[in-house]
Amino acid sequence: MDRNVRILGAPTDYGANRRGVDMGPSAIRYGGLTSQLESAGVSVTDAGDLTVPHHATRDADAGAENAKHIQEVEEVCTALADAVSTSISDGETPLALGGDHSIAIGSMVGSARDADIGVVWFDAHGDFNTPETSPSGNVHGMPLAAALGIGDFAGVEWANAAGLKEENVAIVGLRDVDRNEAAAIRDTDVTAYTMSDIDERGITEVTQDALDVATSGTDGIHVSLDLDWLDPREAPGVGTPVRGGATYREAHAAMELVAKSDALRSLELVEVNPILDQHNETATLATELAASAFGKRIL
Ligand code: Z70
Ligand code: MN
Ligand code: MN
Ligand code: MN
Repeated sequence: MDRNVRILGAPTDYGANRRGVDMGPSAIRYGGLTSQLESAGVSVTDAGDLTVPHHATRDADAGAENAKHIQEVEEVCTALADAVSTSISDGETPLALGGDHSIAIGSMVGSARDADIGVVWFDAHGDFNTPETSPSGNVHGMPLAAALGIGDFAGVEWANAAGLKEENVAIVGLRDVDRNEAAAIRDTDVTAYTMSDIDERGITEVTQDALDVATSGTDGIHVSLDLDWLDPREAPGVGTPVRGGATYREAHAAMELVAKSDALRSLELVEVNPILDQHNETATLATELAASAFGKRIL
């Protein structure tokens, strides 16, 4: 195996209502990210963190009421898109560290710049709101819709810059979806698997189906791992914990299938909130799951 991974920190919480996820990249690094990845047999470069404007320098009420801090989110996503795309051209697989889930717009735009990509989205939430449907105005609840060109984001131009096809997007692990958001997901050709699907069919079959959706006719896939996909017993350090999530073993099994697909073009770990974590266990778990996604083997 001769994969090179480039770590790209995106220490932002402009898309979220809970302060603390901006410390995610630091916590994930302290959780042993580099050594975990090396134990998966990949070489690692850490490109450090993107520059994120400090809250003290920005109006607390900036942005539209229904798309809070949209300008800051756009700044960070534009920088991340460039960093992700450059990493891929340099032959290194980007691993983006959030930060809240709004950064995924940047990851997807960057990953799709010179390719047709599919996406597998592991999350308790749909992240399919638009400024029109969002109950919170937090952009971290909207990145999938944004990247698919759905919704009006106050004129921000990245909408649909990813050129993603709905047919190549799969969401895995849903259990907390807003009413209008659910209708929006049903209205698209995105494939969505709930926790009930995992209960009925098992994690292996569901993840394999999701990977088939994302790899079908594409050049590679972006995998977006929101740590709140896992049950809060395994991952307490997230902004929006929701009971009934994936177990430790299900999460590793899913990431091992990602590795097996041999289609991983970019990966991201988001929504780790060190303030709410217990002894950095959520960040540490994130590093382990990344290692599994990059092919860490036991024997
Ligand atoms: C809710 C909203 C959310 C986390 C996404 C929650 C959004 N659907 N929370 N990811 N951690 O406000 O749109
Ligand atoms: Mn999310
Ligand atoms: Mn493209
Ligand atoms: Mn979530």
